[in-house]
Amino acid sequence: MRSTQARHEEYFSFLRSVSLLKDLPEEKLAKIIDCLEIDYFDKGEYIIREGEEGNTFFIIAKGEVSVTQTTEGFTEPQEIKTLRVGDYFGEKALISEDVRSANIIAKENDTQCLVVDRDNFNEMVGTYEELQAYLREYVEELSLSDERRNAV
Ligand code: WNU
Repeated sequence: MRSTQARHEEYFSFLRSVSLLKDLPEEKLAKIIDCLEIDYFDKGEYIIREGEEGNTFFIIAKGEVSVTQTTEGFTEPQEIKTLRVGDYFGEKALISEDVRSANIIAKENDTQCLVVDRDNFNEMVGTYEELQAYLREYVEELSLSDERRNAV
C-alpha cells in the first residue's frame, strides 16, 4: 500500500495545479488533503442532481463530467458544458445557499472526484477574500447565463 506521505505528495502537486487553489498557502492545502474524500463514478452516473440539497464541493481528479440543465422548451436537460481533470463544481449551492442548479453526470467509467464538505470548503474559501470574491462573481455570472438560456 502507498504510504500516507506519498498520497499526501501526490494530492499536493495535483491541488497546486488546480487554478483556484494555486495561491493557497501550503498549510491550507495540507489541511484540505487531510479532509478529502475520493468518490468514484461510472459512466452515466449522477454526481449532482438539479434541485437536490448539496453540501459538497468537487474537484475532478480523473475523467470527464457533463453539466446539464433543464431549460424551457426542452423535455430533456440540455448539456451546457463538459468539465475535465482539474476543473471543479458544486460551489454554487454552497455559496448561494441554494439547491443544486444543474446536473453533473460522469462521462467516463472510473471518474474520480475529490470531495470537500461544506465546513472545509468554508474554511478553504472563507479565509481568503480574493478567492471568495472570485467565486461569488463567478456564481453570479452562472445565474445570469442560467437566465439567458431560460433555465427552469
Ligand atoms: C451554469 N449554471 C449553473 C457549471 C463549475 C464551477 C464554476 C462553472 Cl466556478 P451547484 C451544479 C453545478 C454548479 C456549478 C456547475 O454545476 N455549473 C453551472 C453552470 O452555467 N451551474 N447553474 N456551469 S460548470 C462550473 C463555474 O458548479 O454548482 O452546487 O451544482 O449548483
